[in-house]
Amino acid sequence: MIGAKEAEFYRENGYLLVKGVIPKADIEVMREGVERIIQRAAKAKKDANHAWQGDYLPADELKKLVLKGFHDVHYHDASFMRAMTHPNMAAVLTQLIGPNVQVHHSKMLVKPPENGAAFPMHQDHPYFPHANHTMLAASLHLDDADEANGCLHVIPGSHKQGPIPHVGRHYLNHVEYPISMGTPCPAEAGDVLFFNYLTIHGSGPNRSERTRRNVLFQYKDPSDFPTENTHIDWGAGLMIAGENPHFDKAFPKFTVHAEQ
Ligand SMILES: O=C(O)CCC(=O)C(=O)O
Repeated sequence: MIGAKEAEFYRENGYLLVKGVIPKADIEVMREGVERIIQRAAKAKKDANHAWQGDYLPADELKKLVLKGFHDVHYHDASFMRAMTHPNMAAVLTQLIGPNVQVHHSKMLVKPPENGAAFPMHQDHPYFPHANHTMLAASLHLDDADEANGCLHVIPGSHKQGPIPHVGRHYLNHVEYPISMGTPCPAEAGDVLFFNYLTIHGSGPNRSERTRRNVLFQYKDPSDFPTENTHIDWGAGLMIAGENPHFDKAFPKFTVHAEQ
């Protein structure tokens, strides 16, 4: 799917947009999957607004913004599992991470029309720090995205700065790092934006009449261990490519919460 030139671009810039990673027919099935998750969550009264809070927008504007976000989507619907493990996805990941690639977690990020939430600029590193910084996000677009419906922005080369202190872990100072500072990454449905967890990124609100649905998969090298025992999701540990040389060293412990 990509060659040495693209892999080098990723190493230099900390991100890479790859066109047409997932076929359009699979995208259509995932859009339906997103809708069904939203409906199931509403029925279970677990459809809280996931819009980030803080001081990066005036309070009256912030309270109108909505983000429908759910973790571990590949446990909710098989269509996401297929995309997460798709041979095209694995082909890119092995170029960017190495022969061994492991899932860390998955989630969906749905910005509804007109009032879809923004993401202030941040690194993902503070949420799940790892020793070797191989962790990257693959943000799969289920809709065409541009600046009007809140496409992702990245700061090229910012991963080279290493971890930067964040406001209460969540985001960078929005005056020092406005979203407009990032390079917009418009994309079409089926495209994937890959970015390292140290790459500063964010996205503006969706003010358009179109929904912006993305599914984000985080991957890493299984030899890259967490430096904090935090953000352990269901999906952690599934192998996408190669082998796990450390199967006896790290495994999550799950608890089932049965309905009362
Ligand atoms: O999908 C987006 O617009 C941004 C998502 C993001 O930055 C994140 O989940 O860390």
